[in-house]
Amino acid sequence: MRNETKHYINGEWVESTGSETIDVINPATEEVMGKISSGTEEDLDKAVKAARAAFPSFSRSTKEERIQWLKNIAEGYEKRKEELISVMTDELGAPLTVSEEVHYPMGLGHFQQAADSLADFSFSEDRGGHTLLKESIGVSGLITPWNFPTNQASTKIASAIAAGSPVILKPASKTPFAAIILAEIIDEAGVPKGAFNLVNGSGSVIGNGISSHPGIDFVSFTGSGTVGEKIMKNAAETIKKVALELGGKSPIIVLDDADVEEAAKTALSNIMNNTGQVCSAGTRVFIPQSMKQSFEESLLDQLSNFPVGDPRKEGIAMGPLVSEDQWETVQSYIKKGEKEATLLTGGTGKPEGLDTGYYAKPTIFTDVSNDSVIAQEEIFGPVTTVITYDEVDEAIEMANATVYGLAGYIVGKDPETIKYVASNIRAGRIKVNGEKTDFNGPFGGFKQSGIGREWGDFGIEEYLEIKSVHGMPSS
Ligand code: TAP
Repeated sequence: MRNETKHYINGEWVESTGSETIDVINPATEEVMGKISSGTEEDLDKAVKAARAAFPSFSRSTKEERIQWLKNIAEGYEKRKEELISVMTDELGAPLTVSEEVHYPMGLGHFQQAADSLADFSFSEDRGGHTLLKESIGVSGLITPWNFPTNQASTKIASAIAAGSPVILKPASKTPFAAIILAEIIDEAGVPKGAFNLVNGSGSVIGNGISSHPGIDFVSFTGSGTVGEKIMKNAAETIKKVALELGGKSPIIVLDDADVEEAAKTALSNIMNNTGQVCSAGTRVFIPQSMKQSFEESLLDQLSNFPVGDPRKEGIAMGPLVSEDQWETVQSYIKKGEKEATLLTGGTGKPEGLDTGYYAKPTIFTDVSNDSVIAQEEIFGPVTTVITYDEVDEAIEMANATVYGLAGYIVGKDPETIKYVASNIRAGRIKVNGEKTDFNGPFGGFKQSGIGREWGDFGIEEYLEIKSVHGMPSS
């Protein structure tokens, strides 16, 4: 049992001013694996005061100092590798290989990338009639979701440090322990007191408090659209800038010259990765009518390459969903899907032999209409939809017929068609033929998928204000 009831404020681990705690459940065993403090408004206030006190010197720290802090954090993160992998498997239910090959390197990559981006970053520019200065935005509040415990926190913290913005982090209460390890790493990295603070607690108290606190200048949030909307409304009262990374219903467009096996592999890995709990997952597969049958056969053939089960067991590709609530939500969408489309595989209930744990069946619907509920709403589970098309323009039109615009995937060969489709999908990130992720590539959405960008140099820009100085004496 982990009892982590302290907050990290002003460079120290301190007791909460309240006595309430929140249980953290291991989704594979359904047992309580630990507790965190349910922080109070007073705890948050202390953290904001510490961050404001740190602002004058932290915002004027040199590029070299910030690069060193980022490198120290990356080094500390590497030293805690085994522990981070283990804790993410227990709190999130990610199979050990997924924790090791997906979660662990993503958390690390943002600190390394921020150090590299900062080395080439210019905080001032002579633009002829004026000099442009880029300065820290002030104090930032960071609110993160449970689906990528280190990735989401790391990208925000790394950009804020690079920009000289002190922060208060509130991690998701379902998966707080990886963030606590991250705070311990930052504590040892030489980052000045008050520049990084962590307050645990509920979204309704600490999250809500961050978005309305007059001492916080900027809120960076990742999570659901419903909470994103509340944050924007709250932030409006103190005219705070907000960056929102919200949901998606991203298309995978399979071109008519695609290798059908590759297309099926892309579709399956999109729903199996992190048990489909990925904001940028491709969950609407657009396939030429002529390839439908062979594509569906390949999906069913390849399904056995993705075994579902205990995340601590070797060879498992997909673990449980994060919580009972999430399991219920996914089940209700599968029930809707059974009325709206044809069930190719999966369905409601738990996979055979997996009665304990929030396990769901990998579920594929075919003959899906793009305007059905299962093709329009974010399910956040291992559920995908297969939609057919005749002409590529029809696929693009359907791909864009959604309120979201986070990501898009293309599988195919002809370079001109790939370029045409990539430039016509209205989304913030496009991946062609499973291309690897570049940590300097901006991440964020069009439309209701969000506002702003994270990762690399664009991520740093979010934590900066722009000042134009007219008549700056030349040195
Ligand atoms: P959210 O409720 O959006 O939680 C995300 C973060 O916001 C958590 O830290 C949460 O705190 C906090 N929060 C909750 N209410 C808040 C408020 N009123 N003001 C400020 N912060 C608040 O996500 P969820 O409930 O865990 O998941 C619900 C659905 O959101 C999922 O089914 C999925 O569709 C979507 N989701 C999307 C993403 C991404 S990456 N786009 C990630 C997770 C979930 P607590 O943890 O303490 O509640």
